[in-house]
Amino acid sequence: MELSDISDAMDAAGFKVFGGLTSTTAGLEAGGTLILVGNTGVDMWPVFCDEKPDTTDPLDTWTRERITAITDSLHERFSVPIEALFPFDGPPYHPFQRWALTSGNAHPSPIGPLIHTEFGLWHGYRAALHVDADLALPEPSTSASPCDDCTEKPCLVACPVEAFASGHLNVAACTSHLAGDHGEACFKAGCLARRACPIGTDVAYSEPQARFHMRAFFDAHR
Ligand code: B12
Ligand code: SF4
Ligand code: SF4
Repeated sequence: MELSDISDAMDAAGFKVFGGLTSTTAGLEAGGTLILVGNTGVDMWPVFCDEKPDTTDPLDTWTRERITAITDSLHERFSVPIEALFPFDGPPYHPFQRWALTSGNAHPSPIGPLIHTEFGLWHGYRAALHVDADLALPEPSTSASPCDDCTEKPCLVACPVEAFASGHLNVAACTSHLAGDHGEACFKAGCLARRACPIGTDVAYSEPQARFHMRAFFDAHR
């Protein structure tokens, strides 16, 4: 099995391979390779909408089913054990952000979500595939964080209730605003702070997808 076999299988469902790391680097006791899979832009959204299950957490349910079907078929084809780990299983949660930082293409941002050198803040992690084989991985990117050259940092001034003033998201301030008369702009944008970032605007989520994620966050934490 090669990394491109996984990428091709994931592409068909609108997912994207963001990179990989050895399981030692990932801090896993078993050997092998850990491949990070996620979404960016608008590729995953229509596939999800077509197949959306009628559950309370449809994206998580669909992700588990879709990714497991893909890993089962890869296992059948290559006879290599492969297990999917999910970001929503927990607590304790798998350290997806640490894995992404270690894999080299993502950097911390001042507002919490990691910034990808190409996709900006408009990406999410959907699974990490633990493959029981030493797959050849591309060299990790050495490019600097886009935030280093972003002198104005518009993400930090776009929030109407200054929810990042303390250095991390004030969830109560955010959800109170979302619940009020002026919260609609945040639902529509999928967070005004995230929308203010100039990186990866060509892969920004569509309004329905941004609204879906914002609504899921609001419903879980209001
Ligand atoms: C719990 C959780 C939350 C909580 C608390 C967040 C927190 N920072 O603790 C709440 C409800 C507030 C939250 C909110 C959101 N979340 Co959230 N959340 C998670 C979840 C499920 C677990 C996080 C965790 O506790 N991990 C456990 C620790 C041990 O793992 P970790 O990787 O080591 O994480 C730590 C480090 O990354 C560290 N860290 C962050 N930056 C840096 C930088 C450096 C240099 C270092 C060393 C460490 C470090 O902080 C993390 C927490 O301790 C993750 C999924 C996951 N499994 O990672 C999503 C996740 C982090 N959330 C995500 C998102 C997108 C959001 C929201 C934007 C919601 C939305 N609309 O989609 C908001 C906004 C968050 C914000 N502005 O900060 C994405 C981020 C994607 C990205 N681009 O990075 C994740 C990865 C889910 C996903 N499927 O992609 N979230
Ligand atoms: S607006 Fe600038 S500082 Fe903020 S996340 Fe985007 S690049 Fe980084
Ligand atoms: S969703 Fe709106 S209120 Fe919440 S952090 Fe983003 S900009 Fe601020």
